[in-house]
Amino acid sequence: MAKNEEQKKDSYGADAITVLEGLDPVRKRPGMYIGSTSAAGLHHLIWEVVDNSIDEAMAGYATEISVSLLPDRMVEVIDNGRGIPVEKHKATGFSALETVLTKLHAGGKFGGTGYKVSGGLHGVGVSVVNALSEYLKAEIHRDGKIWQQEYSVGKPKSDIKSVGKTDHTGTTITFKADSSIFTELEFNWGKILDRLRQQSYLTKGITINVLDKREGHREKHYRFHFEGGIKSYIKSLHRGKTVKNETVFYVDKEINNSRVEVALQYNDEYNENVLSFANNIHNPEGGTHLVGFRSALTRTLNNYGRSKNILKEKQENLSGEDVREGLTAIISVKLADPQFEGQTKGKLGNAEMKGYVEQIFGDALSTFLEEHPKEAEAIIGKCVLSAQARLAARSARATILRKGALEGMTLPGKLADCSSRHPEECELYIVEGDSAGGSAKQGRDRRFQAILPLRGKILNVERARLDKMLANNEIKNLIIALGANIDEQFDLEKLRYHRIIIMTDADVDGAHIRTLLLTLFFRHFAPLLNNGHIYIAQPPLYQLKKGASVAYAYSDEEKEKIITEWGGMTDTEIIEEDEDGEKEIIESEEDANEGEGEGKKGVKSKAPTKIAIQRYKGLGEMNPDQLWNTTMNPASRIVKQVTIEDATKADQVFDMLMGNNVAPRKNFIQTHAKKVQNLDI
Ligand code: 0RA
Repeated sequence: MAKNEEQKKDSYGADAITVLEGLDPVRKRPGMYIGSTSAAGLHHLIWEVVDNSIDEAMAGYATEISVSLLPDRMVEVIDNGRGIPVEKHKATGFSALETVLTKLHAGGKFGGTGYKVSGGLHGVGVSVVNALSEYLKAEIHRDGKIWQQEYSVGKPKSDIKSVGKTDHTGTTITFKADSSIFTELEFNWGKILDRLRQQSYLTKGITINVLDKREGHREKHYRFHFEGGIKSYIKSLHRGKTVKNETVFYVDKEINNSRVEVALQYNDEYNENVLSFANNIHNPEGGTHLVGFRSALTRTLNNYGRSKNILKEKQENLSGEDVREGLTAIISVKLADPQFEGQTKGKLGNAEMKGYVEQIFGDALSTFLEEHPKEAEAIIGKCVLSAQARLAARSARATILRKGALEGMTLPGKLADCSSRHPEECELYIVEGDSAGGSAKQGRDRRFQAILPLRGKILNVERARLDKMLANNEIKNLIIALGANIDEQFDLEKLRYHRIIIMTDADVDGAHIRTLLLTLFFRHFAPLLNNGHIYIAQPPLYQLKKGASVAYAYSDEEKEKIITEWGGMTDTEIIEEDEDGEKEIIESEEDANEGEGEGKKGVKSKAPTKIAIQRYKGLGEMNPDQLWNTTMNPASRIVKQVTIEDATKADQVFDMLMGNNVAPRKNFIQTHAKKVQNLDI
């Protein structure tokens, strides 16, 4: 091994390739190189190859990249760059291509001089893809010739050979992931499309084609080309939203062999959506570029506001929070030697980037404001409103959250409280809708069960400020009923009920209300979740009746089981409600008579027994007795305790469900509406 390394150093020179190592370690510990061998790792193979082509585009040579999913699990990545060098080195007999494909390049990019900046630096190189592919073919168009070489699990099947003539340059890598390495072999079209769309935004002027030619899939071809780069990205993020400044701010400048690109626009919402990238790699934890951006943003907007007297003398300076409300921004920097830090390497560490971004972005924003006074006024006006709302929220907090202020308030009229004053045994049912609330009030055990009906949907707390939240009657009622205040004033000792049970309908609306409530508890009453005080009631889906017997089923399987236990469908009349609530006989006695039922003959001679099945659509359909028997009686009910096993994960779910991005939320609610019933967060 050491000898081999020496050889390579001799042949290419230490300046070209710093450390060369064979591919054995990659096959031994693939996770170290591509993160995992599941779906994420499989897709990483594509990113790795594409990154190399994007590097070639960023270096100014390639203009177009095509990524195709082909039959037989093959993936093909074509670019029109210079082509990986193919020259054989006399001393070693290896071509540059073979070196690129069979050696780990730990010390930076092959060729050294070619790249000013490089996007593939998080990448470990195309050799890793080769090592983890049962088949890989490289085709190079260069110097008028077409060159080819095939590999199997990282080893060349033959020497590189010239197979024809060409009038252009470029590289095509075709590979098939090794099925003995990956636990997942199916590519996710949506994931690939999203990633490559984002890469297109981040590489202004590049064209990226994405093609689906797999067997068993509808053929698709997407072509991404964004002349505006991240400016187009902002516009796409703001599609369908109301914007404050019509013209998107944009700057793209080089400084000391680095490049700073920033685009921003304000919308009329509260959320901040700032994405930062270094060499096209997303930095979810931010870093020095984000710090520079934030400081320049606050400073520049304050300076402009003061100089134009939009910010009056008496007014406080705009805070960082004020200037980030409703802000959508992309910060994209390119640099030669990026350092990534933090737990997940998601944070840019290069100290110089703070100053670079601060200077380039600050100057450009200042110029933009001067040149676009209308836009400037809209932006600063929005920030001033944010500042005022912040002050209003602060005083709301001060007056309403003053220690004891909420506790002394009279209990809401809608609350049907219990008689016990021992919180350990008390339960609060939060019930969707007044009619279900009515049934629950009549059906409950009033000694220890309290009922609070909620009308309609409660406020979406993720987006609301405390002052608005407290102005919302449903939320105020809930806070007062719980008796333990909110946020930093929350006092578990004062909690009036130790079991808080969310009882909503088993439909999509019910799931939504439940999520809104869970978000509220998660954001503002975290100790309730941490201490296991939150539960979800499980009302039955069906009531089954046969003669005098009544049974309840909480799932379709359970329903089937009961039907079977009661004599099955051969000699009984099953009445089931369809979607519109119309009763429909799906199997009649007559049909059963004609059947060849053997064992059940004896039953048939008696009066026919009918099983009536009622599907509950809402809690409101149950009478008080039924509600008590099925859902509220501690001796027979099912309740699910909601725990925070993984607060971070829950936060993400809440973010996704509650943030402004409507599409994923809709999708999640539609596909998980049933599962959410059993959600243990
Ligand atoms: C090393 C040196 C040069 C180009 C490349 C690698 C290169 C690699 C990949 C991978 C995918 N597409 C690629 N395109 C180019 C520069 C060679 C020269 O100076 O001509």
